[in-house]
Amino acid sequence: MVMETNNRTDGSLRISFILPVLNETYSLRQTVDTIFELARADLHEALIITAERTTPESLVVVETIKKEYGARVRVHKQTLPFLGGAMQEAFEIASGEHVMLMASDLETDPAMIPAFIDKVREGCWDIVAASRWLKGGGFEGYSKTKLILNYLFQKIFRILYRTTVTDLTYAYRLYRKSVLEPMRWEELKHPFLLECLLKPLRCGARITEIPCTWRARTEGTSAGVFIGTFAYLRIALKTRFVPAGRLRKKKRQ
Ligand SMILES: Nc1nc2c(ncn2[C@@H]2O[C@H](COP(=O)(O)OP(=O)(O)O)[C@@H](O)[C@H]2O)c(=O)[nH]1
Ligand SMILES: [Mg+2]
Repeated sequence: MVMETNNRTDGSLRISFILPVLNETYSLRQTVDTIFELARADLHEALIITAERTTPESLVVVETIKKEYGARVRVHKQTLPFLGGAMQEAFEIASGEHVMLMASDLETDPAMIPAFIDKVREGCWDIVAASRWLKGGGFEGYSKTKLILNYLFQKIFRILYRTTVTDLTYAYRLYRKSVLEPMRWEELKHPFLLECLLKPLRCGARITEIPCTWRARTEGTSAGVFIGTFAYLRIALKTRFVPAGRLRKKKRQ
């Protein structure tokens, strides 16, 4: 007898698109419209995560989107604080088989969705990550100082983790959800976006990359603060040297 391991019978990837929102309006709208247009049958849900400080203008757009697209748009108000908290909760409640980690400020270009889908269809990848450092990718409107720091960070940690992954910090990735489920998360702020690549990497996840260009947002501002950049070093070093067993949740007895 063939055991049915999931209820997927149509070959759909069943992707939960995670969209954290603080101050985006037209950028969120364009992101959602492009997702629905390009992901088609592979879309399981668009999971919009709002916070206490999400602006009233953004909430109006969220309501309009919800009305227009119906049940495939889910809105969740986070209880944990900050961007890492939003993402941790999203991973917990996403009901698809794949999870797309992205933003709603258009810095994660939604036009790239078909490229992620084609890559994951090759069948052997747990994570498809966008890279700004691969040939064909790049940065537009990124500060020189940040670019140099980013370059050095990637170089050092690529060696430390003995990986060929070229972009560890660009939070635009398609995950097989089962690689996220066993992980024990720590970070509540932006460094979570690094943690959620490094922990699966250390646990043996098969990761590949596609080139992508990062373009600075045209509305609102980043919630990240420059000084917070140093917290990335802490989680990167800790995750590298802690025993692998401590990266996963304890199994219930
Ligand atoms: N729900 C929620 N969304 C957030 C939070 N912080 C940032 N975001 C959203 O997450 C996305 C990425 O955040 P951003 O601050 O632009 O990060 P950066 O591009 O790495 O500087 C944007 O669409 C933000 O609006 C948060 O605390 N809660
Ligand atoms: Mg951004």
